[in-house]
Amino acid sequence: MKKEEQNDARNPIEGLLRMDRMPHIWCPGCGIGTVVTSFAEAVKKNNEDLNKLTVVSGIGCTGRVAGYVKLDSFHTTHGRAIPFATGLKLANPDIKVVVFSGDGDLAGIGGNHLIHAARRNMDILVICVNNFNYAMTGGQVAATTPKGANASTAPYGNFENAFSLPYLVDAAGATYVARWTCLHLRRVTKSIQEALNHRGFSFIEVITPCVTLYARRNRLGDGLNLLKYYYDNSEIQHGADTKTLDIDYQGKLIVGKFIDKEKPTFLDAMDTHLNEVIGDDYQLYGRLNDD
Ligand SMILES: Cc1ncc(C[n+]2csc(CCOP(=O)(O)OP(=O)(O)O)c2C)c(N)n1
Ligand code: SF4
Ligand SMILES: [Mg+2]
Repeated sequence: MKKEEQNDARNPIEGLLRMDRMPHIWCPGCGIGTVVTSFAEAVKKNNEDLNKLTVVSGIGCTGRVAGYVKLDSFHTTHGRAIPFATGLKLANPDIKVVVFSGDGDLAGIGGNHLIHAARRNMDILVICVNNFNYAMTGGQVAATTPKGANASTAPYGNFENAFSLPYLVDAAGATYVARWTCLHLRRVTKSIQEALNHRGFSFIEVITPCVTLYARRNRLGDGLNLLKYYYDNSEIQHGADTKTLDIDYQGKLIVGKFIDKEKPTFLDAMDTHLNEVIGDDYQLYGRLNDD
């Protein structure tokens, strides 16, 4: 038996991880690894072609995901995972491109790229690990920090309004939008399975504990305490209006699949338009080539 197969026998997802990079850097009780497990499960259940699946991350604790998955994966600069992923998709429309990103990376420094990829219905999947702060750099206040929560740069509590990420991407044009917590392991897996098969801009937010910075500074306890908070306060509302999904500090968490609709992707729209305008001289670029 090959060494890789022996690993698979020990842990069902080891085959999708770069075991030579272990141990990982994440703190005990951190939820990022749980999201990676859900991703690996989804990839296996979907029987994805691993030669046509790629993961792109930016910077931060979540950004390390790209380094741990045994796929073609790219650790890019802070906030630039989406433009990098867009480039990959445009260069090779046959591959599935998944962005794994922290909330700070995605909605803070990379916020502009996020809304424009959603507006264009770029055919990529974005998985956002939302731990309500810029964790890796010391727990600074982020665009997702709930009002009233403490952060290293908000020692008297955050007074800014937070983004509701599902509302933001829905308003911008995303065609698949879900939110879970990392307690909802199987639901996250199912959403990732669906989103991997969805054509268009898919966005899955996973609320996840940062025990070392966000939880410690707010005296919220350890990873288990946070999972208990998710358990007690999550309410599944599939199809909920994304305007109703604001997160109050330690308040209720509305989770579920909110949006799942069809719309031409960026490449579909480009092909249709240029085909109409240029006619037979236009060579189809995107998936329409297959038709
Ligand atoms: C252009 C640039 N600006 C800032 C940084 C510093 N930086 C590195 S990680 C990070 C925070 C990441 O937060 P988030 O994306 O939420 O990921 P987390 O660590 O919380 O998983 C920041 C600000 C950087 N590396 N590059
Ligand atoms: S600092 Fe927070 S987000 Fe980063 S690994 Fe530790 S618990 Fe996870
Ligand atoms: Mg974060």
